[in-house]
Amino acid sequence: MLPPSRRDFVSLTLSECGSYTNVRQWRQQSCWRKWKQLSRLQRSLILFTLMLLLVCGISTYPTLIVHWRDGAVGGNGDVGKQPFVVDLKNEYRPFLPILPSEKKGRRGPPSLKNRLQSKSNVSGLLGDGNDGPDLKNVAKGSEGVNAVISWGGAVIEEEQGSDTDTKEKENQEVPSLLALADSRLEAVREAFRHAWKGYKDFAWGHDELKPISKSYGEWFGLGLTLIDALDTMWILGLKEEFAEARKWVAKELSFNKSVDVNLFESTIRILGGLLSTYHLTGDSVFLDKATDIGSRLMPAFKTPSKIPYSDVNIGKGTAHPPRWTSDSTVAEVTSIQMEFRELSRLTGDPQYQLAVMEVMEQIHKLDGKQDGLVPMFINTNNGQFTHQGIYTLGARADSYYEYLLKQWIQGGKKEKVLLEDYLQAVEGVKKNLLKKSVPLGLTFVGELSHGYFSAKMDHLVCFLPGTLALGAHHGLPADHMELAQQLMETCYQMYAQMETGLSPEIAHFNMHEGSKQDVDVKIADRHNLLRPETVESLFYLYRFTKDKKYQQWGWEILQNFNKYTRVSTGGYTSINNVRDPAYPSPRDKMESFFLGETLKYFYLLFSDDPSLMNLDKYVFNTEAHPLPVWPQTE
Ligand code: DMJ
Repeated sequence: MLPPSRRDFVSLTLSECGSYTNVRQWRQQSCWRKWKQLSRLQRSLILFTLMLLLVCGISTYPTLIVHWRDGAVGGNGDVGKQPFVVDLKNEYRPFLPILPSEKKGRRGPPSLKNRLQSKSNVSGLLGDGNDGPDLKNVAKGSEGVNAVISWGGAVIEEEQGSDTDTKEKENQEVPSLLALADSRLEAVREAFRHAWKGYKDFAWGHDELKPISKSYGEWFGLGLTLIDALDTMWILGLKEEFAEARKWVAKELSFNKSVDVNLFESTIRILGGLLSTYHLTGDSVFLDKATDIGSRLMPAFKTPSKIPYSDVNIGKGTAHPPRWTSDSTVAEVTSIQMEFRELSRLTGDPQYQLAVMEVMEQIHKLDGKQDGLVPMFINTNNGQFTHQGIYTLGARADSYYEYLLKQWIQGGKKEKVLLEDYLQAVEGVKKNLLKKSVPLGLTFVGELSHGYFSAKMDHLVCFLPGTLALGAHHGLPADHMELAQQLMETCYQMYAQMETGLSPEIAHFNMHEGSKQDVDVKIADRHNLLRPETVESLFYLYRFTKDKKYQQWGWEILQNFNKYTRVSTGGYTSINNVRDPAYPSPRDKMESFFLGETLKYFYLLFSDDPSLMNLDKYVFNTEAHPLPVWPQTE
């Protein structure tokens, strides 16, 4: 039996709470009664506290929104959970030290800059990633565009100094530059170690790291990233990492597997990676593995036309084109020559070289080119170009041009047909594909589709400045170098004009008067896959001109990779949107070429030692694996 008071309450709630409206009215009346019972002071205090809470709430609103947004669309599928919100924000923490000269308001003698850039300082900053530098300053890495650039490449502020000051600076400039180079090289090593940590922890022995979900993806199931990264570790001097990877290659790597691999991708990444590592180390394990994969890829050439199929099953020894066509891609069938030629030279077995040179000969003779420019597809049955009338230096044609020049260099500049085709193609580019953008007048390489010009340029095309510069270095016309420098500026602007300072996959250039920005990006093209081409070209341009601006541009790009693509638990990720610095949207994939190419070219760009990968002795394949220029006696 309930006491009378509780009985009243129960009967009240039962009768008066029959409807939602009644309950609300009752609550309102009761609250109002209580409010009226308060003194004036008590009411003022409550009102003041409420106002204070409202103001605090409004001021923190943007942060809350960012937290919510990050949590809601993150890559690990743990939607909306608080711990994940915190984690994801950490993924995008800037990590590298800012160059002292890039810090706004920091002035001081070079000696001070030196100390700030010393290795101990770098590692201190890198530490555990919890005490990153001033985020705002790092975020403004691309401010260097407007800054004054000294001959030494350091971004400096304009300041008036006395003669004595100037002399003192000059005396200290050299050690300062050395320290700058050292700190940048160390920053690349650190970036590599960070990427490697992710691969080792979550994807060891698999093809690609998925850094956000802390897992891996398979493409061929052959440890693609590990093989692609071997010579990078060697060049960067990462001995422990290299030793561990070498052990995996010797003990675990087996090509005796029934898997379909793409002929081009496995040639440039696996065969190329193993051959170059063999050359750098002299370790026969790499040559044995290279010979094994090379011979397993040969069934691809058994086609009616001898133009190879795109795919091979390396276990079964069968090959086939893609399911929907009997065509192969022109860039793919013409960018496997350097590797197979080198394999023949090393093994003394001519079959590899004969197969790939047959392809070059056929393509050399084919109709359907326009001023040396090739279509994108070729049929494996009849050996003719298909889908004619479209000409690009981007996807599906790009490395055809690169390998014309590089095979010529590899073979000791004797194969005149290769050179002629290359020179003709460069003229074809100039005649058909070059235009200038508005407002900056940037020279860019567009595309031709059945006689119509399109101002579309893939990031992939940014290999071209480097290739042109390499040709000029090897004695080709000086105007190739001029064009290389103009295109280099354009590729840099594809980064600098984006909000993240990272290039989109495809850019469209404005050509109409009144345009405010040269580079436009379509929604579907806003991704960045950590591609190497611009850094690759910066390396060549710096090597041949010694103009420090190229190193500075590369440094800005490296910082932006660190800012927007670095994942705190290890690895770097491709992103979906280079136009949204607040949320670039991770794709959860680290391509093997980030370690094989991008980081290697960063390192070579920041190195001032021309004997490190001497470009008269080595020629890089299209995956950044250095192969020797054949000695002249051969
Ligand atoms: C790499 O595999 C090679 O550089 C290739 O020539 C083009 N695509 C990627 C990098 O972007």
